Amino acid sequence: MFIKLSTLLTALAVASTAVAHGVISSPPRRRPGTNFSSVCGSQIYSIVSSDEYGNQQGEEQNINSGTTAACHLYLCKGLQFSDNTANVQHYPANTVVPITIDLRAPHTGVANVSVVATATNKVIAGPLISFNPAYSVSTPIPANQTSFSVTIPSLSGQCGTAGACVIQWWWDARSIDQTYMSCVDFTQ
Ligand SMILES: [Cu+2]
Repeated sequence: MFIKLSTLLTALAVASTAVAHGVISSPPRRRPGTNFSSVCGSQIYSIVSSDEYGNQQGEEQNINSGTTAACHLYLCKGLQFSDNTANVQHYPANTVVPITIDLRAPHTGVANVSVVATATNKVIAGPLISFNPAYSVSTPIPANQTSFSVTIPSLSGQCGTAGACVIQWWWDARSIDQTYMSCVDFTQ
């Protein structure tokens, strides 16, 4: 009985490691909340809130009748500004922003960090930094892929309103079709 239980727990631990990958751990990132659940559906909310490190494709597999047209899974994985109004940073032009990535499992791909306008899901500055290969499984991962800084340029007034712009970390592993995004809300 004990052996079977521990085997089961080990299997669960392995499974949860295998699906958990990466997020921005600093500055504060967009996180799941009740508005995300309303916009993207309770099923997507459930998988993201149980594992914030997961990928976009895992969300896509859970699109259902509760998922609305306002749920944009390729912008911050669909996470909503309205759940994160307490976490808005302020970055005047030329601010150097240290970013830390918490990486729980690598997959070889490409990654970058950009400023994205949320209304259009368009990159308006950047990439501010790029990695290729990124988070490789075949070579040691350079320390500067999980701890680095980006300099925020002048955004010409496009990011004056909270919610209008995010810093988005984007990591795409085509070889296994897994895409990760993590966002920081900010104003300038
Ligand atoms: Cu994976």
